[in-house]
Amino acid sequence: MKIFIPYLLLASIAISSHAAKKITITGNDTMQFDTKEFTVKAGEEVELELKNIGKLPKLAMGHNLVILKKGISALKFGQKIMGMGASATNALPEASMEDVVAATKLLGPAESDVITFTAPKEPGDYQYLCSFPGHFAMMRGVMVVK
Ligand SMILES: [Cu+2]
Repeated sequence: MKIFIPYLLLASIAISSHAAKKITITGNDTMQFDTKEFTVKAGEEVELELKNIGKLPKLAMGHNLVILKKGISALKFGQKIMGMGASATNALPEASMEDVVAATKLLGPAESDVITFTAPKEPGDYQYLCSFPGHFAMMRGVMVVK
C-alpha cells in the first residue's frame, strides 16, 4: 500500500495549485474603489468579488468593475462608452466588450458579484474602472499581470 501515499500527496498538491486567486474589492457612495492595484500571475485563475458597500440607489450610484485589455486607458474607455450612449441602465454597452477582459454586473447598494476569469498570458498593466456614467473619473485601478 505504500506506493499509493506519494500518489495521493501529488494529487493534493495538484488540486491546491488550481485554487483560484481571490480578490475582493469594494465600491462606495463616494465613488471609491478600496483597491487601486492588485497583482495576478499570467494565466492563473482569478476569482474577483466586487461589493457595493454604499446605500444610495443603483440608478444614482451603481458600481461595476470592468477590466480592460492591455494598453486601453480607463479614461479613454470611459469617454468612449459615453459616446456609445452608456447610461445608468446600460453602463457597459455591448459594442464596448471588444475592449474588455472581464466585468462584473452593475451593483446596487449592499449587492455583490463574483466573477472568475483567466488572467491574461501577457504580463503588463491592465486598467480597470467602474463604467457607470461619469464614475471613470474617480473609480479606476490597475491589475498588474506578472
Ligand atoms: Cu461606480
